[in-house]
Amino acid sequence: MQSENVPRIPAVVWLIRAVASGAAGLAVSWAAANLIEASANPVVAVATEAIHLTPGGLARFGEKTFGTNDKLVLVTIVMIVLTVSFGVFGLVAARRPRVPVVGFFVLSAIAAAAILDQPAPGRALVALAAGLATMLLVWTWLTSDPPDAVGRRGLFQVAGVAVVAAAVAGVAPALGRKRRAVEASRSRLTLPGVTPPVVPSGADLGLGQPWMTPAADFYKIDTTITSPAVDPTSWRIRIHGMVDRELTLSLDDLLARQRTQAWVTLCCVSNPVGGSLIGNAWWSGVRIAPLLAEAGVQPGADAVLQTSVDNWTCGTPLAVLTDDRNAMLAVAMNGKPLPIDHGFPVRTVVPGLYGYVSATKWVVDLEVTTMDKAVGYWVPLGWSAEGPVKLMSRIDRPSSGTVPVGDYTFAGVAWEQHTGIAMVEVALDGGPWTKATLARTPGVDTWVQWSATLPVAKGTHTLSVRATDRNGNLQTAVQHDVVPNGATGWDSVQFNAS
Ligand SMILES: Nc1nc2c(c(=O)[nH]1)N[C@H]1C(S)=C(S)[C@@H](COP(=O)(O)O)O[C@H]1N2
Ligand SMILES: [Mo]
Repeated sequence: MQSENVPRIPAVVWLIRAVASGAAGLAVSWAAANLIEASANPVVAVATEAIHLTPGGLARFGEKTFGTNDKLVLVTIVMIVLTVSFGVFGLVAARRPRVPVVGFFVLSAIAAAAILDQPAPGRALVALAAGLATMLLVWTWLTSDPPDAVGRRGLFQVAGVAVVAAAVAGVAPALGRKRRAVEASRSRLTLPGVTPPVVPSGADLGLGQPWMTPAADFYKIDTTITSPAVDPTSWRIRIHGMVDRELTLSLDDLLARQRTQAWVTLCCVSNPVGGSLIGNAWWSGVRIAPLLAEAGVQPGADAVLQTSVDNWTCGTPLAVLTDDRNAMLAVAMNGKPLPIDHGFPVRTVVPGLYGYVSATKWVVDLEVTTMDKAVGYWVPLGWSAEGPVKLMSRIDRPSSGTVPVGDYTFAGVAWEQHTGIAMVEVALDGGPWTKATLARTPGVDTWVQWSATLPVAKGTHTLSVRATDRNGNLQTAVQHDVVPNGATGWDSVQFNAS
């Protein structure tokens, strides 16, 4: 209640008070999260939940629009929404001074709900509580009687400090202590039997994109905001379900098994025609088939439900894990321990399947089961239960723009992992299909580079590409979106010759 003789407090002061209180709370919860562990961050939990609630939309929106920065963008959006909410609370508080307190509680309740949906909510709840307590304290202080106890200057100072603190906490390494510790053990790790990659001779034509994708350039797709940092010494994988003998293996147990190494091209079901959510690496690990045999798969089982340390799941047909292909628990990528972002210390790699049904990063659990029960993360969200890679080809040269008039060498890649490519053809301006030259490949599990030299006259042109696989199937021209099981259609590029 304001008495008559006290001058009315301008709305802008209420607004600053609320934003300052909110920002101070955010800064404290962010700093607390950074102290404990990056994944304990309530804002990150809310952003993660946003991805989980609308994956078909947001996750794909992010993949296409922001690339690997999408999570950062999402966190920024959450921060902006929060700041605007604080401001609104402040403006309403000019008439109803209790509103911000209620608002702080409501926002915290939403954050708590998001946190409780994450794998290990305990520490994030502590960070959240610290943030809420700070908001309430600062608010109480700024609005204490007499109302002008904190003068305008003081108010601006508090606001300034809170905003700077929030910015510092936000820009400070978002990865936290644990990630640094895991990064240190990763760099110390020696993996017996892992050899450096040697690109097979004749596989790389030196045009377009490199045949081997360096780990740093490898596309990254997952539902996490910050990659889980898994301590390799405490990592275990459990193989259970419809088996005779349950197995639990440590990294040392796994490394005691026979090593397998292979070139495998991994790609995402969300890769549009002409897209770059695909990469080719030299993977080292342990084949899954003998591990399953050791556990003794029971009759009737036809699937494995894989789970990661962050509770992401995917269902993989048993057949592709037990046939003669190199389906493996990979420990190394291009001769080095897996990067944290690509699944350190252990991930699954299965030639021939899209990542969303096979390539579990930070994998910790393989449950032998049946296909109807092995319902992975993306399946209820509208993606197919099975995801064999579709026959596809891509033009990488020219990427766009202008080429010189005369003979020009077009280049690109084609893939249908575990089936292999028999032929690639290109057509200029809707003309006849011309056979491209195929580079060599070490097998059927990688992409193959192609090139074709054609005379190009002055003017604007369109080049199209299509592939035929080793079963004699021609790549379909039907343009189809990535949902529910991968894009189809021919890639084409427009360019100018001058
Ligand atoms: N734990 C976990 N593993 C995951 C995912 C995920 O979201 N979480 N995404 C999958 C998808 S959709 C793809 S395409 C590949 C991508 O692997 P990469 O990021 O190493 O390229 O990882 C797969 N494994
Ligand atoms: Mo994917």
